[in-house]
Amino acid sequence: MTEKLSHNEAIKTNSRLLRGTLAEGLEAVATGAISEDDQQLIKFHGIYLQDDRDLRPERAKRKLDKAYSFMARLRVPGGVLSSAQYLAMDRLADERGNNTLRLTTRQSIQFHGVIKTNLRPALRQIDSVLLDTIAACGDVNRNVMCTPNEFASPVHAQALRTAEAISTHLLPRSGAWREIFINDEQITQALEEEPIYGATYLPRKFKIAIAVPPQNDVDVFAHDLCYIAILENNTLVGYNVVVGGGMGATHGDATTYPLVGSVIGFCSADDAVAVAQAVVTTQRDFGNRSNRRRARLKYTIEDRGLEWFRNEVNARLAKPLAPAREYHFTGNGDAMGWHTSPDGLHHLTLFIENGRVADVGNWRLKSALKAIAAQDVSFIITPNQNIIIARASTAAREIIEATLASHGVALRASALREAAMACVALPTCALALTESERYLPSLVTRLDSMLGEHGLAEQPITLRMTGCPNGCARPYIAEIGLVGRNPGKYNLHLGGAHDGSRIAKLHREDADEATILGILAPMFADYAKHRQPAERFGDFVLRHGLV
Ligand code: SRM
Ligand code: SF4
Repeated sequence: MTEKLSHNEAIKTNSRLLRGTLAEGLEAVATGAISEDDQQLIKFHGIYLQDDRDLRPERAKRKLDKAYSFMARLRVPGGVLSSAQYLAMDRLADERGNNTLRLTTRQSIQFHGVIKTNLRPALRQIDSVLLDTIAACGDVNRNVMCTPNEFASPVHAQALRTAEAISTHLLPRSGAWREIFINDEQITQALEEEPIYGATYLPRKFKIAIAVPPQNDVDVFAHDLCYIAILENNTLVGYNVVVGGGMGATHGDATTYPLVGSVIGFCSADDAVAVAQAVVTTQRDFGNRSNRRRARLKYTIEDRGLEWFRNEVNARLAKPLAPAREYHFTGNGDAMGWHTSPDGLHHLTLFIENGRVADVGNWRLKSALKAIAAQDVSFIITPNQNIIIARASTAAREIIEATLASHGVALRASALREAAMACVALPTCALALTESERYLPSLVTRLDSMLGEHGLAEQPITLRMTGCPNGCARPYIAEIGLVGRNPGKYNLHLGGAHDGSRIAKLHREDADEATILGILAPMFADYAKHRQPAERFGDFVLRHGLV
């Protein structure tokens, strides 16, 4: 018996390639919202309807509608922006958003608080600097990630070109985005073709990343499809292909779980786009379109087997995958601070706490970055919510340092803080069960002081927090992962690998701050006393039987 298709499949089928009634909905002035079906469709255009959850109780008491606004997310393969583009985005946040830019865990920027009447003007501002939000969300391939800094080496540049080629190849061909948000009119009378996706797109979101070892900053084991660059004599010869990673889960539903991806072979650099198409179309044809909780590629592979999947992908390729090659990762964090490339240019990976670019009191990060954008530099968003100010001359480097200092922005933070990430969660995320971005900084302060007591202040330990089990900050592969469960309470996961290659174990459910600190304090003490040279915390807690 075939299972009933999910409602989202009907929405896609009837949408006329992602148009639905979005154009009409944006004109309706009686509400700041749009229809429920259009809320699903607008995601394909990189936009979410949200409301300010802090204001919900007060507005409900006063019998007012929710405080609706939209979140818009850029598509920026590899996270690279010119300074002109960065400046335009800074202005957009002030003119159309909530005065902040939010760097994301997929190297993008989100604008929160964009009210309905500001949405089209905001997207036109984005379009005017040759950026867009197409496919930044929805059941399609999302922003393609890439180990940042194309200026670090020719190999990094080549990897970024692959990321861009994959992103372009897998873009929806529908003209709906331009028609609805930019031109305000239908450009063609006939519907376009979607040669890769078809009219119902994919069963669920799809994510791709490329890593250039030894950095696994993109977390190659956490996405649907990943590429690990293979280097011979400092030349990129191709990629190992990793499939079936994914973080999302649902509390209390054992059929859902985070998984790390598996390496299924090697392809030449020239074949990377064809491999992406083969993997995506396999998921298009075999992914679960009835149960959205089980619709990611990781479950298609779990249900049918890795060997079946490899054969299916090979059958769609002119050249089957070759055996995987050797690779080695050292960690999944960013290389913080200044680095100088062989061409003499300087690149600063600047710590941005949880990706929030704002001016708060004497800490005027947003103004500092805006001032820095007057220099001839590039801005690159990292997969760990930081920013690289790239391509600085020696003179520009001095100006950048002085600008940050005069705006109260420190170049570096503690090792733990630099290795920590939190998802957005409250007040904008509709799915948040707990605080995350607003809470993690104070927890890090407490943990930092505990680490300091044991002489571990310099020890980078990956710490990631999310406000629900969806895993937007990839917490399940952190050495310490905290996953929101109930207000003020988190599931504590321990023992992920420092290079992001292992799922952490669930150690304690529903832990409040006192419980979390109570569990970690003796572990830090043991780690300080009994660790082997260079042993990472995640490895130690497993070897020592602490989890
Ligand atoms: Fe995410 C949904 C924020 C990266 C797994 N994610 C959401 C939404 C849109 C909530 C919603 O559906 O209403 C969140 C918006 C919050 C807000 O107010 O801004 C949201 N996700 C984020 C960001 C902004 C977190 C951050 O702090 O940086 C990241 C945006 C990335 C981007 O630029 O595209 C973000 N989300 C991720 C990641 C990490 C990654 O992709 O590397 C994951 C885990 C990897 C994965 O997909 O398996 C992730 N987000 C989810 C899921 C669970 C998917 C699943 O397979 O079950 C949801 C919920 C859903 O899709 O139903 C979700
Ligand atoms: Fe929202 Fe949950 Fe993602 Fe955090 S992990 S941003 S709470 S969906």
